Amino acid sequence: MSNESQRLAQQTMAFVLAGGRGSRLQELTEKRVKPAVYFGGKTRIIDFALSNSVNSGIKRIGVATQYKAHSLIRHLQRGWSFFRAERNESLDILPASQRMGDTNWYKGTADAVTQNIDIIEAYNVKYVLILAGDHIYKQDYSLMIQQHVQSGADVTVGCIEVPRAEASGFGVMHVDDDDNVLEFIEKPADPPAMPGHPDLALASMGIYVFEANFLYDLLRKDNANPDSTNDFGHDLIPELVANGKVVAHPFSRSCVRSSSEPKPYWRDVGTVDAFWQANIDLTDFVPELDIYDNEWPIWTYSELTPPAKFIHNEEGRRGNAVSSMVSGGCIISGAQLERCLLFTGVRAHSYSTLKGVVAMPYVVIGRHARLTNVVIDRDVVIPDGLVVGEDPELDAKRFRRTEGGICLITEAMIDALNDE
Ligand code: ADQ
Ligand code: ADP
Repeated sequence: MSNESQRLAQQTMAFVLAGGRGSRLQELTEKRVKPAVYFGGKTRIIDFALSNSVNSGIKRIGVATQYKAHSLIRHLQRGWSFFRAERNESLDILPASQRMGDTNWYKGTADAVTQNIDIIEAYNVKYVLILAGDHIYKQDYSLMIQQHVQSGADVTVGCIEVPRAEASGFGVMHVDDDDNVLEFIEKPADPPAMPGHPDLALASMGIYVFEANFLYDLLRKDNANPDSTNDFGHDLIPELVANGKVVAHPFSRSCVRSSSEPKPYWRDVGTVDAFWQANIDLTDFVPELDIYDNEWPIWTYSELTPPAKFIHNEEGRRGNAVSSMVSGGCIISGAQLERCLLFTGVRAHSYSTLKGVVAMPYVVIGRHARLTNVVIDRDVVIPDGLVVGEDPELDAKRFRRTEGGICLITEAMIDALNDE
């Protein structure tokens, strides 16, 4: 972080797109939008993009919400209300359909910005950084803004190398030796490989830096075009590649890594399998993502809770956890845990055995339950003696069982089970 990049960050507004459902997370996003989904024991997914912004020195943030925004808005109000107008700081929550007097929900991602141009303009910022609220990573955006200013690009697009086989869900690009984007294809069925790397593709991270006035003009033009779906990835970026200057910013140049992190970490925890894996990976001996790094804290709303407690029950049965992360307010009473991640206030009762369990806040695990490789939604009460993860056919009938063999358990599924 240089003084110059810090100065530029202070002239920037981060606009976080937090409206898309993320339907591949299945029932986890039935009640809440993907950015509001819990991740990592204490935080929610959106906390990463917001913490990156604050840690990068950006003082103005807008969050565009749309689908199932209630828990997201409550989280922002509780955890992200420390912005002070007198220090030129602001965090605006921008729900769809409440602006410009029209009743439209946001169409594409660009429309979410267009509908709020007047709010952004009023802050007189020089640059706008468009972010997605649904990825897990640590990045110093000020370095990306600095590259944008130095290169004179119309837009700078954050990019990362991904396995070619997984690239069809992304915008995929070709760049020259000076990072100029020569070609950009949104969600190609057969993603083109990176030169010399047949198994890799260069994917857009869905984050963009624009000079503010340039962006407003671009959005107004796009808004007037009836053929546009008003989406950055579908419409605006390909159009600028054809008729302007688009420059790529490789994530490796500005990713923030602690000394224990072996390589740049970026995850789109878009499926239940990916979500389970990324959470459970945090219990590794040396995890690929370091959330204990005091230099780059991940801010969040945190409930006041007593410490986690591990106890023998009355019959002397030990309660313990290994290779696990256990949040405040949890009580592990006579239960055995291995490779588990428990959010706030989880109770695991005697004689239960948990392996590879991601339990959201206030889950209760009944006595003698035996659970392997599951994700349990908030407030779910697992009945005494329930066994999950040992009979795939039965599991698939009762719960959401993924291709990767992970079971997602929600309150509705347990209610149905209790009615059987
Ligand atoms: P997707 O991730 O498929 O591709 P999209 O569904 O448009 O993009 O979502 C981007 C972000 O915007 C998400 O955070 C989502 O929650 C939010 N969002 C979606 N629609 C919204 C709306 N109408 N209002 C407010 N927020 C909304 C994009 C790019 C690709 C890139 C990937 C990287 O288009 O080129 O590769 O992101 O993940
Ligand atoms: P189990 O079914 O596993 O035996 P219990 O619900 O009977 O679990 O709780 C066992 C122990 O857990 C209690 O004796 C107590 O020490 C601790 N415990 C339970 N609830 C609380 C609480 N609210 N505060 C502090 N300790 C608690």
